[in-house]
Amino acid sequence: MKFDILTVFPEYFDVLKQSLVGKAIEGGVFDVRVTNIRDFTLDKHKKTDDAPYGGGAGMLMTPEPIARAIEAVDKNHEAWRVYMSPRGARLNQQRVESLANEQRILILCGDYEGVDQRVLDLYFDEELSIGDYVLTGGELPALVTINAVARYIDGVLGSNASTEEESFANGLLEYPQYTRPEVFKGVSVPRVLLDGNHKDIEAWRLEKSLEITMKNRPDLLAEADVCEFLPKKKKKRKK
Ligand code: 21W
Repeated sequence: MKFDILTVFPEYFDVLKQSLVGKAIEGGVFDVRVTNIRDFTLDKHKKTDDAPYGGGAGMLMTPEPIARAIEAVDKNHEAWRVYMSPRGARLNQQRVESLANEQRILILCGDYEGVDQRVLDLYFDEELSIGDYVLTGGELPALVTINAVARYIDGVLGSNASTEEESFANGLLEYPQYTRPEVFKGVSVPRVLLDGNHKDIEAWRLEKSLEITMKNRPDLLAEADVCEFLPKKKKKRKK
């Protein structure tokens, strides 16, 4: 999997040298190339922004340096091209999964008040937002997107972490988890988890998941397939 990032703030991406994503990059399973749009300006002031036609506050990124940067890193449009934007479709796990199936992804990070619309119309495949709150630019959203996609790449997570996720494809929030010590500051680990009865543990976890989902994300319950939560029928034994 190969990412190209176009930005006027490349330092944001230094953080990729750390963490599990950084390990994957070292391991060669994952490659992120950061391109400074400013390197593709032609004037001596290296100007990347200008005032909007029609008036209004703030500045926009001008199209020429962005276009030259795109032509330099992805001339034949081999990458899936994403513009991070507060008006984009909201990133969710389903979109992350489909991005993980791409060979190459190019991400443009907008800054200031955004980019000239013609850049989007001429060069980009989709616009993505990471949620309904306002940031100063697309760099953190790009890092969020890379991090979420990286979890799907072999060698980023431990071997059982990804299979664990499948058991949580039931659309509910996660149940509470405990590790040693058995008693911490006078608070014990729930009895059921210590007794080793797997049926009871499964039922307890489902109950807690439902409780937490009801409290924090009732919208997810409305979407969830309730049949999934009913006690499972025993499989008929073969004679
Ligand atoms: C914030 C850019 C606000 C532009 C008329 C039209 C990328 C982001 C961003 C930013 C504006 C994402 C205007 C969640 C985010 C991002 C910077 C508004 C004014 N007036 N996901 N446009 N939140 N944000 N421009 O902020 O670039 S993905």
